Amino acid sequence: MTYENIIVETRGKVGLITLNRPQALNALNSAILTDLLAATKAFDADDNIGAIVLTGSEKAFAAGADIKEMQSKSYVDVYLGDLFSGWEDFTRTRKPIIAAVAGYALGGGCELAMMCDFIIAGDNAKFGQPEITLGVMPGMGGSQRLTRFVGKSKAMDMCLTGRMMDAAEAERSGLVSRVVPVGELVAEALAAATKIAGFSLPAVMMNKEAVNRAYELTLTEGLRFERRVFQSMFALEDQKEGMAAFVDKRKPEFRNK
Ligand code: CO8
Repeated sequence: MTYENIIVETRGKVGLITLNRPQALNALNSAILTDLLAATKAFDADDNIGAIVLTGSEKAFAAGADIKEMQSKSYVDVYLGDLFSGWEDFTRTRKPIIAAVAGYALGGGCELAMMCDFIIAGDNAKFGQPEITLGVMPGMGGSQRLTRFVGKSKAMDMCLTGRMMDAAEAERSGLVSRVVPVGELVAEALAAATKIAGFSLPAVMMNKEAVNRAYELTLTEGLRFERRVFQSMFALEDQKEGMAAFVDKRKPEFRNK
């Protein structure tokens, strides 16, 4: 498969996707969505891949949905075309995706980063939901996911003023898991992804599924879900191997079964 708007590589057991529309600061148009969905689906289906890193350039992770592509659309166009609904497919990726964010992550760019499983930020990262400055509002999950990440007050501040949050504030607010020097960003994300890819793949995927359920379920239902999935893991060869290796004081050799 050839891609026009992204660069797709592998680093050992990690799939690395780099958004590549530098002339538009990686603005997210329908072509980039098509590429991204094809690449993540292919990595999901690839037995040699255990985790994915999604990144952009040093200047921009992504400066939002493509304003020029949507500028002239009518309500009927966006309603019948169900604008942005395709991004839901991205969130159905089953293997973990780390967003490695440098530079601008604005509007849809911030929303795409939040669709990933966690965000590592370069120290020059800037997050924002500036849609209000365009006379609209977040349309790819920003009003919902940002509120869950950083709470109502800060989400309101970001959505209503359109101001940007720097990397330090994003880390303080719980939007990103860690901040690293921008020159080390991709290496740091690849190292985290490599570590994840070395674990039992079903255990990794079940962990991801359980944490994501925390957004959807009540505490009682979430705890019930966690316990059932935890119990089901005793059917995995990797559970036997992981616990035997601990007792034998050796490194586990997970076989992903
Ligand atoms: N869409 C299209 N093109 C873009 C975008 C974008 N989001 N962002 C930047 N570009 C283009 C610029 O037009 C410019 O192209 P050209 O050279 O042809 O003029 C090129 O990228 C470089 O950009 P700048 O010259 O502006 O670069 P600067 O370094 O001066 O500024 C900024 C960088 C601050 C990031 C600036 O580009 C900017 O403000 N970009 C727009 C940010 C924004 O508003 N993002 C939100 C977009 S809306 C969205 O994501 C969700 C919308 C939901 C709507 C729901 C409707 C149903």
